[in-house]
Amino acid sequence: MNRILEVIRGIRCVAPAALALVTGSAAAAIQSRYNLPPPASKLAEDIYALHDFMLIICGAIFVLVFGVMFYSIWKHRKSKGAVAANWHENTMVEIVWTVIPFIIIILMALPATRTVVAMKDTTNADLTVKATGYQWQWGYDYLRGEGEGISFLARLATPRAQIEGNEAKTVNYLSEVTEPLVVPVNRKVRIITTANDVIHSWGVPALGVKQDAIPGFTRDAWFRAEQIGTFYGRCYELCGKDHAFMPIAVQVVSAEDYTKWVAGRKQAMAALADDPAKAWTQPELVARGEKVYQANCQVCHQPTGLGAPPAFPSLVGSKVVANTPELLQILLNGRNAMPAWKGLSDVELSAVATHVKSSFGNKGGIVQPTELRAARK
Ligand code: HEC
Ligand SMILES: [Cu+2]
Repeated sequence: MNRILEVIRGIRCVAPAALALVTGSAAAAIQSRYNLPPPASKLAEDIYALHDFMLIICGAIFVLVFGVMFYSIWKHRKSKGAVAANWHENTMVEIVWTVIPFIIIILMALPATRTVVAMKDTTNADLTVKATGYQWQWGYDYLRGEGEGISFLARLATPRAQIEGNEAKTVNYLSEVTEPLVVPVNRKVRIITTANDVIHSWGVPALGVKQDAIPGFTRDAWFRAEQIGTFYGRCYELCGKDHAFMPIAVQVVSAEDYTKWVAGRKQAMAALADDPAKAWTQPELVARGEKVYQANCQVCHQPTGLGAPPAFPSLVGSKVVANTPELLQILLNGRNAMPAWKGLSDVELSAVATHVKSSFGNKGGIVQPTELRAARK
């Protein structure tokens, strides 16, 4: 028994080395847009090596089995006067074709199990980030570690004109996002995934990480990027009509740059941490409200405000929009299929109210955050 284990161990040490030689050069040769992306983490390297290792085993078995089969068919063809042998049960053959595949499977399972176990080990993370899937964007909340408290949404940033073919496509076509997930290099980052509507899946191949994001559940995965740069992924679970338009971008930066980014982000958040008592100017509210509208309203009411009547009423020339108390009521409490938005802040709601009053050809007007505070009561 010990002897067998030793042999297996020997093969395990030698085989990957030998394979690495063959596959390393082969991989370099076929490193192209059709292959896996160049790994930027130890896990991704392991996954890449496993992929090559299994592909070669499967390729060799394919060539061998079909080779023997076609050779036999050709060699023992009828026109040559071949006569079929007539025998049953050959113990030797049966043992061989049971034992050899068994050994091959063990050889494949050992390194694969090791890697899968390593992928599941999310302990001792330096940074924990929650990734929430939405139809169709990702939300990030930095939960623990440097940057704790930062949160933002990342949406597709590729301009519509490129998608419709009216403009040349950029290199990262359909991979650019409004804001990448920024992480420090050489730190263990734990990603907690969940979703807000349907199942999505968060992953970045170059970092060797992928995990389903399931509504009502949390799952986790991790990565430790070993290279500075931006790495791309996408949603890997068919999640509806814009499934192909919710990319993931992870920007890996040096520890110092990360600290700087955190400081900048915190400052921006403090600036945005709205003082509801402040009197906002109309253009400030409209600009802010446009973002709130894009994020929350335009799926139903359309970017043009025209909606899709009769299901989603047009906001153009709407009496409700013109009548501030009624507008605030419908925003806070919803009505029929119109969701309630009381989860948004006073500033966000007053901004979006001001925006819809002033856009789409509507007459204009302003709603201050203080009015919302009053309307909530
Ligand atoms: C899920 C789809 C949906 C979203 C998202 C949505 N609405 Fe609505 N909205 C509706 C529906 C449906 C109605 C019609 C409600 C009714 O009267 O039955 C409506 C009605 C309205 C009205 C009244 C229009 C009128 O003239 O009757 C306003 C104003 C409005 N929405 C603003 C907003 C704003 C601002 C947002 C974003 C914060 C928003 N809606 C997000 C579906 C939506
Ligand atoms: Cu998705």
